Amino acid sequence: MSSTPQATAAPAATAAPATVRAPATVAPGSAAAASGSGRERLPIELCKGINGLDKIVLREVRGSSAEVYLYGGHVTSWKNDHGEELLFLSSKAIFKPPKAIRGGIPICFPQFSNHGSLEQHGFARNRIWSIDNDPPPFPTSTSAKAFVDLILKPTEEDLKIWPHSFEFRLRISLSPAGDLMLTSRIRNTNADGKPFTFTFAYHTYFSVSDISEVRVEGLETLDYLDNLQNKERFTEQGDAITFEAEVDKIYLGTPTKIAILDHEKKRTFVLRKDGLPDAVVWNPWEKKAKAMADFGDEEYKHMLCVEAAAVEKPITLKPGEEWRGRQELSAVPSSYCSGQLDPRRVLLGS
Ligand code: TA6
Repeated sequence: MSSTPQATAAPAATAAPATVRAPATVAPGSAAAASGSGRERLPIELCKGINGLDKIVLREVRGSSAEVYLYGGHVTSWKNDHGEELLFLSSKAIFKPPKAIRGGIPICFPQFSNHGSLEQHGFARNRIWSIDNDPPPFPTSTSAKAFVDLILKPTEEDLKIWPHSFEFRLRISLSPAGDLMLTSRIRNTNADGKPFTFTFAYHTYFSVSDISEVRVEGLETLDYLDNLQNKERFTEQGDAITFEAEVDKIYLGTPTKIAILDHEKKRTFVLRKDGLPDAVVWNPWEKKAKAMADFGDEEYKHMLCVEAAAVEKPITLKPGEEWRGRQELSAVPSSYCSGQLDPRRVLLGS
């Protein structure tokens, strides 16, 4: 249901998109020019998006695609090979710093939510990232040929509010099957020997047909902190999670796989995560939806946030140390009743 932002959207893309085989400065045949698998990378498209903000488009040969804004290192679109949008983006999203873009996949760093002294969800989501022209070798072998490496380092202003030097490398990639992977590598580059501590989330907005028809599997019987009850700790009941009111829960120590079943669309999102022990589930429902200026009153019916996160146990890095947090999203056609994809089998299977 997400539709291209209209209200405050500035004119559509102006400058003709530039197609880049690999970042200009990367020597053909070098590690960066090749995907982890050594096979040639697919071209990435650099263009102007809403309000003239720089946008990167990744396309996979079978037709799936993803769009990423350098503003926030923010994925705003992920389409399957039928061109169907899989992420929710509010029709009222504001593409103007310092407001974070409402929808897609905001990156919450170095602070999740208001668990600390910084602004809500930290500052990475409202900073301008750069294309990482010469990233260190990618830690894992991957078949993805459509990918882009982004990098964020603190500005002088950032150091005043969070006095730590870091390098945040983010690889966004599309697999041949159209799965969307986000891999974050955060390194402490403090020269003063000081460690730093942070919390983190991929604040993913999934597009769903009707929230009242959605079930989440994989979080049953887990403990969670309820953000609507002063972060009090509770234990989830045994069945799949369904939605009939506002929800804002941080599930602790979850399995590495979570399934989001959209019954009406016969589609199951499978979220696989690594280095991110927690998962946040959020839907603002009616009242909060009306209170958010950059969110349509009815849009809560067509989105669900399920966020791979590290919140309960903040991550501490000494100088020179690096943390990695990865999420992989797949959207599989599912016909729940035909058992083609029984989520329990998905969660237990490979
Ligand atoms: O991830 C859930 C949450 O922390 C909720 O409490 C709600 O505030 C949501 O994020 C959206 O936050 P935002 O700062 O983007 O309005």
